[in-house]
Amino acid sequence: MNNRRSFLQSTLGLGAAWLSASKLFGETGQNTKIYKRIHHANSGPAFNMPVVTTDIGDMPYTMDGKAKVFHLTAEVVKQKISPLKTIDAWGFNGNAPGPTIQVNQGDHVRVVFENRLPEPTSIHWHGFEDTIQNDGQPGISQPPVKPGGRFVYEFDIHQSGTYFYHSHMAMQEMAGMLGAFIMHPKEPYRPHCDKDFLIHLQEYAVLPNNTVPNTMNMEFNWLLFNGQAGPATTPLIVRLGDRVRIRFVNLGMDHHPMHLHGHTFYTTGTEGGRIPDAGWWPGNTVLVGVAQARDVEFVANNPGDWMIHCHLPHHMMNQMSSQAGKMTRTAGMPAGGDMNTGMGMLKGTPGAPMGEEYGPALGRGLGGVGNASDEATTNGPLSQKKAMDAMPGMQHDMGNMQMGQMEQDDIAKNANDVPNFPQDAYMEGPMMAMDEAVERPENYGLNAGWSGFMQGMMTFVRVLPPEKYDEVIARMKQAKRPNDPYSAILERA
Ligand SMILES: [Cu+2]
Repeated sequence: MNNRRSFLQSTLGLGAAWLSASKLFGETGQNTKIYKRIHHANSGPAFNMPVVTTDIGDMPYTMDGKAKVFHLTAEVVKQKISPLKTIDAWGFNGNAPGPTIQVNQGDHVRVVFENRLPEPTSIHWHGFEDTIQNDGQPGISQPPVKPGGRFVYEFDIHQSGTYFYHSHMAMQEMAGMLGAFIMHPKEPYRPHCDKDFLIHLQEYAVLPNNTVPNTMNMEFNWLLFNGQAGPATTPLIVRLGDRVRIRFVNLGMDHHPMHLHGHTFYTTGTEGGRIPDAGWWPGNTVLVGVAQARDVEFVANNPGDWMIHCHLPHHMMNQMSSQAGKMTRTAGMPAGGDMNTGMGMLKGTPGAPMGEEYGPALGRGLGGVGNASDEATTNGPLSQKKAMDAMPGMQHDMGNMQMGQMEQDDIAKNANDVPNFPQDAYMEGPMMAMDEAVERPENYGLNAGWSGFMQGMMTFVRVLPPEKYDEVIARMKQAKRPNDPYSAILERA
């Protein structure tokens, strides 16, 4: 940065870009207002805030001379993606996705890769402008790394931005073999951000009562942020007034329109690095296509527990499977079941779920409340006792499941006669609340029963006024979690 620019920045507290943009937009009040909003003055010296990857954290490194050395191990991991579900994924260093690697522009980086999988693999460094020897295309740029084998990748980092690493075997990638690689710029971006988060957008197809993702299935029923399905996702904690960056990374099969409540953000980066200021575009939803990264920034100037979620309706659900059978429920008709019977689709007499004998089985329902006939249908409203009886697994595994606020009174008298009843009220409502099962300091002070209304690719950006922010941060510190993904923020708080 030249002296003149530094001088202007320290004098005006707004940055040189302000001047050029004023020229660009003209000096009208409206444009000035917009420009102020997107460039919210973080006027002091700029710095790179370490990226927080909630629920995953960072990969540690050691120094060997001038080289930053990372050890990346591919292995099978048991991963609890929700209090209801543990799966057998393939990931890195005990997690799927793998831990985030953070380096600085100008670093010399060595990654010692080890394959503890039962089949060959290799690691592709997505977006790197590096030599072909480091590209990780098995059988093309390098021999596949056999089980028990090793391969050393070595990079001089000259780029900056949000990059990835992943297996270049497609099915392995869908089993969880992906991670983020952050290159911090030598000269920090202006204005700098007070909080910088990364969210992997990920999906698995796992049959009910099964633990192994079907990597060839096209119908995904578990939609995850950083390896967790809502409400098990950890909220992003920010202080009122913070400038916040969120980096969305999509290494899956679907595109995800990511939507933030209560704020307008600007898209400031892609998988190709930083976008020049003049190219930033505003929105509250950004489409993150497959193999893309989208960095968005906003000033958290609106206090509240704001949802951030994929806006595809099926990506806001857990454990869905195809609807089978007619939709409107008939009193007394046996149908559905619990998750252990494949939501009623895997067993029954006759077995075929399309038969007239069966009512609807949406697959994601866990029962409801207030039925007249009291049949254990998947989506049909049940008495609370019947519903709980139909879910013995839930009762035993989920001692912390709560009954929500929804009462039988919430159902209209004629509900059973209404086509398409029931919809969300009984599937995402009272029976699903599990505040206690997903309790963590970041959830402190949320509205009781909140967890019954959050599934799939959902979490909160909690924009907390100073007092409340300090209280939540204090609780997070007190938890003393090993390898806390939030450690970079907690150390500075
Ligand atoms: Cu989505």
